[in-house]
Amino acid sequence: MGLHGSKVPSEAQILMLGLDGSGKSTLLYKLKYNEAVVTVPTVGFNVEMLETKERGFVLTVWDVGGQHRMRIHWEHYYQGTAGLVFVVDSKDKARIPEAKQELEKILGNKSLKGLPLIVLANKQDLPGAASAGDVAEILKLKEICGKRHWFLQPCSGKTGAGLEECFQMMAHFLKTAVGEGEECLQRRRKSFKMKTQQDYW
Ligand SMILES: Nc1nc2c(ncn2[C@@H]2O[C@H](COP(=O)(O)OP(=O)(O)OP(=O)(O)O)[C@@H](O)[C@H]2O)c(=O)[nH]1
Ligand SMILES: [Mg+2]
Repeated sequence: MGLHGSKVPSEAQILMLGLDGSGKSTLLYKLKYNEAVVTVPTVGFNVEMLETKERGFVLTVWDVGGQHRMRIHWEHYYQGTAGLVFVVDSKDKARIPEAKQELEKILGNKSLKGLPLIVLANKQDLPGAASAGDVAEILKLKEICGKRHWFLQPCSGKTGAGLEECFQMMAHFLKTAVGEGEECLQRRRKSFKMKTQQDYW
């Protein structure tokens, strides 16, 4: 994909995960077609290419089903992923701790180490939804994100509010990572070798 080379990439693969019903497919189609699509629980995945405002930069977004039986397959989508989007149903407060558990598991996977993360506090249009700040607190985002780039975005897959900002920020993160320059990359490569067979990224 060229993201980790010095050349500015023209596309990147983004993985969107979250509990079942958190609104992943709804927001993907809202963003792509500006339409409120009636969704069914995703079995397998949906994939869409989104153009960002960063000239010619395309994000290929993989939306993988979040039901329990689907979660064991999540890791099959990690390879080649440049950034993560994790969607939380802010209205379903009782399940935010379960979302935290899943997010921690994802972030602990060594193939995703250091990748930028955007957490979407979705369903903000619903009365009584937890604020983005509350979601961050329950997820203990600061602690579990460590040194990776992360960003928290309140949004609504129903109205579309906050969605463009999310993917714009992701494009920005990815370009910044590339813009770190050759010297930094050299250091990372060195560190990669020192870590023997371990995946650095
Ligand atoms: N009010 C409101 N409802 C939403 C929003 N986003 C999604 N929904 C509703 O939430 C339900 C689940 O949405 P999906 O997009 O299918 O959820 P999902 O995360 O793709 O679920 P899985 O495919 O099972 O992982 C649907 O009834 C959506 O209409 C939102 O921002 N606001
Ligand atoms: Mg879905």
